[in-house]
Amino acid sequence: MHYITAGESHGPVLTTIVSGVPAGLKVSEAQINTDLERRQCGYGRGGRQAIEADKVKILSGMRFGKSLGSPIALQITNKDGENWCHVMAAMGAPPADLVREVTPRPGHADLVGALKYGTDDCRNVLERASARETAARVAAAGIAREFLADLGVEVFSYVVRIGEVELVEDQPMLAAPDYKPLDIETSEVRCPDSGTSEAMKAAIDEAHEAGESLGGVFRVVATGLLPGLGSYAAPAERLNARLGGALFSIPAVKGVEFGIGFDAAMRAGSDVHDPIAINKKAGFVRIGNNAGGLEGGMTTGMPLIATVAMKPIPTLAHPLPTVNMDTLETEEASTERSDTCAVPACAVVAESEVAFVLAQAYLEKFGRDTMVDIKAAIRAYKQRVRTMSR
Ligand code: EPS
Repeated sequence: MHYITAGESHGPVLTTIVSGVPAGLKVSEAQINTDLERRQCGYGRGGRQAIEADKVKILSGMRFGKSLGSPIALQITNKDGENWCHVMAAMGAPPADLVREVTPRPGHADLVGALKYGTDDCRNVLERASARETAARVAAAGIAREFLADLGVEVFSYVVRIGEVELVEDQPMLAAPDYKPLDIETSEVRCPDSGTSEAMKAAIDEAHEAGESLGGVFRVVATGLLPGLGSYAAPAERLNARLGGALFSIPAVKGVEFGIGFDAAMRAGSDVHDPIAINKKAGFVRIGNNAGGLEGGMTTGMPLIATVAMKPIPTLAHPLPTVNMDTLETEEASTERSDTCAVPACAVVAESEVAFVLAQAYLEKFGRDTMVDIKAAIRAYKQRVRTMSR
């Protein structure tokens, strides 16, 4: 299963095509719209989210609510596109009053993109480098999430840090899978603790007043996974590598840890690795989950836990120095409407990236054609690994 997205931030639509979806999967536009709405929410989002109410339209690959096995095309309209048609026209000559973007923002793709693609207008770069594109990713991954949900796998996220405000967690690797979805979803910053949520919101307010932006840290958790997804056999098959690549593909992501991550480098081996035990009902189990559900490039069957760091958004109300690409003089970087903090939104995008990679791993292991065959293969595998039969 793969997806490709197309669309500029202020173009008419965002489009995505998901190929390799097995037949017989129930997919609901309403369910995908819930995730699109979650991506738009979050305290500290900017004016754009007041304009958009992202809704998906499925155009192909489905019949009567079920997948056909053919590519699924999905589309989201950019309502703001109507306000930008003269600037973003796909055809015709540039309008006489067109203002080029020539003061690249430090931290954004503006300058390097303009150099790389040979343009004198950073808008040619920023329109696609904008995190607006992640709406299409969330829509594409909606298919993966429906697939995983049908197999009993749930993927969720919660925020542990915004700027200097941190959620205090005693044993995060044990606590993470047990947070209540309601506590997360009702927090405007996706933080399960109400006191910490309020402190995070206050930090965002302070940053907004100061014309600043704030980054943060969140965790993505997947529960209900089978052991043995991914492989140690080839570098590109290692699930850590694939999940890491997917998470690092999200704009503004600067760090990814699995399990206790960097902390493992500071502890002795006996304090890091999760002992193995056997349980009559469940088969092999782990005591603890410092590995974050990954060993040898494969899932262990314990909850998968990734911790992800997002940098502050580069568009600043009090901009940093830059160089004007026309005059080569030092100037302030361009300012435009932006978010003060998009960490909660980024967490939802990260759920989507993780879900897509996990769905791919399931399909590789259990077949790709139809849900009935995939479920039968999973039943047989579960029975085999529980009893160790060969
Ligand atoms: C975003 C839409 C964008 C930004 C943001 C993400 O809308 P606009 O550019 O019209 O304000 O709010 O993009 C960035 C943070 C960025 O750095 O490009 C969205 O829908 O998520």
